[in-house]
Amino acid sequence: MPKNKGKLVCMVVVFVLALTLSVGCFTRSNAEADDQPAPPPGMPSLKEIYKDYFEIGAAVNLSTINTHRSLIDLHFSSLTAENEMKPEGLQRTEGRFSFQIADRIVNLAVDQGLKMRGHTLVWHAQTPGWFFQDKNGNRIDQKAVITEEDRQLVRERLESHIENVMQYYAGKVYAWDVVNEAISDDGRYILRQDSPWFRILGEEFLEIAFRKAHEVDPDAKLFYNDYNIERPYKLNRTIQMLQSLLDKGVPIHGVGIQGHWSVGDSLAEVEQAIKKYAELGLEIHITELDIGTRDISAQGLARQAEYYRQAFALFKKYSDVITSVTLWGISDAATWRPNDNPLLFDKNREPKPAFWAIVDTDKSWEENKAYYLGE
Ligand code: 9MR
Repeated sequence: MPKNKGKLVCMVVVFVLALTLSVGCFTRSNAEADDQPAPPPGMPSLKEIYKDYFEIGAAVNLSTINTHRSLIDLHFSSLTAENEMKPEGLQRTEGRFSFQIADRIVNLAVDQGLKMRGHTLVWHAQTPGWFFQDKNGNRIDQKAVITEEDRQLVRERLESHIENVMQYYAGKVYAWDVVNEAISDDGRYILRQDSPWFRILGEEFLEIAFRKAHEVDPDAKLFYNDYNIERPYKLNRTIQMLQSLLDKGVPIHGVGIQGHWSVGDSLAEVEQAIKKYAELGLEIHITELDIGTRDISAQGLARQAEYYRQAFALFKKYSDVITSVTLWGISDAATWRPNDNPLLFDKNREPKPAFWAIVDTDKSWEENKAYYLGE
């Protein structure tokens, strides 16, 4: 081969090699870029992360709408009033409805474009005694004989409460816990025997409440809400109660699983329950989620994070039927379980491992935290 031709071939080979390498490099660096986009600046937003799955809600009160306002704004797409919309909050005295306090929460939801869940219309607790007294001030539910007149009076009060409250909040509150905690903890009974509603009106109080609620606001989603109804000791009795209401054509659209759990409680039981409630054709809201741990060592908080991760992975798996997940509070500084540290943010309102764990349930909480905070 002539010397010059050899040199030319050599140059072509070098050129082609260089080109291949640079294309290779280019492609590889692009692939790397796809795998690891630059982390978005700042904290991730739970409501953004879960927007294709379900609403992410928080129970709030008059104090936390101020003290936890920036966390509410960033993370939550739905609010529930922790106490303010219960019967004792709205109608402490017969016929005198006071909506001002609850309105501060409802108006925040409306102004910020958040969903508002109504909690709760009919409950055995946090309901003033006058609901159950006769004209002479005697407790009807404690009488040996309850007359038709007594029953009629209590029925009218039940219906009037639902009518006034739901009419007032129509268009602002999209879903109501119409009846709260009616199932008995005692396996011999379906319904809680110590509820004055049950003692006076019998099991019909459920039907009366749901029918009235639907009549007043036909657009509202009507829920039955209770604790431990995902646990075997209560599940079948709850199904039986709901099925019998549905068979009678009672307008009930969903079931609220409260979710006051502790780290280690069975999630397999929760999954079974979700399937059974979905089979009834009901929508499911997780309405009061908090997952307690007494152990706040690094290891304890990591266990809580892992449990939260698994719980949210489960909720995502069933997001065709689970349309809302509400936490019963925001930080451990303001919770009805102060010794259980059950929420996503700590007493200083800083995100806990549990928060990072649900940011992406396919990854560990450490990975998620490092990714967003660049640590
Ligand atoms: O979190 C609420 C707490 O501030 C009240 O003192 C308590 C009174 O009954 O109710 C708490 O909320 C309950 C909810 O309304 C229904 N499910 C159980 C919740 C925790 O007790």
